[in-house]
Amino acid sequence: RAKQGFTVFFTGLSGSGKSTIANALMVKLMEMGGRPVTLLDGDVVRKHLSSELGFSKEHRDINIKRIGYVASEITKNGGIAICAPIAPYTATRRAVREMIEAYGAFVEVHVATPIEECEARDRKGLYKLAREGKIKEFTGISDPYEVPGNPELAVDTTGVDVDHCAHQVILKLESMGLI
Ligand code: GGZ
Repeated sequence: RAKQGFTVFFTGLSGSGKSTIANALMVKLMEMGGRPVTLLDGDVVRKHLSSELGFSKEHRDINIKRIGYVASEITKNGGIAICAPIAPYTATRRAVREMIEAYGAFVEVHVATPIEECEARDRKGLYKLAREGKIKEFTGISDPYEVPGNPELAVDTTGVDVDHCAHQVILKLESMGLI
């Protein structure tokens, strides 16, 4: 019997390493073959699916629910969806989990890199702008991030390479019988 579809849902701060781990995971899963793998990255979704949305709670929730809907359709059809938005609100993450668990497995991965590390890296210069007040409602600085209480997995990218983190996710998927 064909294995069920599933969604790997990364959540974490800007610059925590979500996109990088998600990309490495996608490559590993594609190499294994079998099911199609679709990456729904935060930036890309905002460009193509949510271009009219800002960063208020209402708009973030709409963005996450759109991602969840697309992931649920992929999961329903036996595919693998990898999502990598910030998704700062617990209730919204739970709503997405419920939408997806109707069709397959939901694997929440908290990319728990501490804000001090994210801000020290500041790859895109956004933390500096947020500190200067030039970006409002910036997650972790002037907007909330509700830490996941019970994720399937938590990874911290501080001092470890991306491949190691992606491998942790692979091990979790194996232990859950999904791959
Ligand atoms: C957080 C912001 C903001 C504000 C722009 N707060 O590091 P990035 O640049 O590439 O990832 C961040 C991205 C967040 O979009 P998401 O769709 O993942 O957010 S949510 O799940 O909350 O809907 C960051 C950039 O957009 N960015 N302004 N105010 N991140």
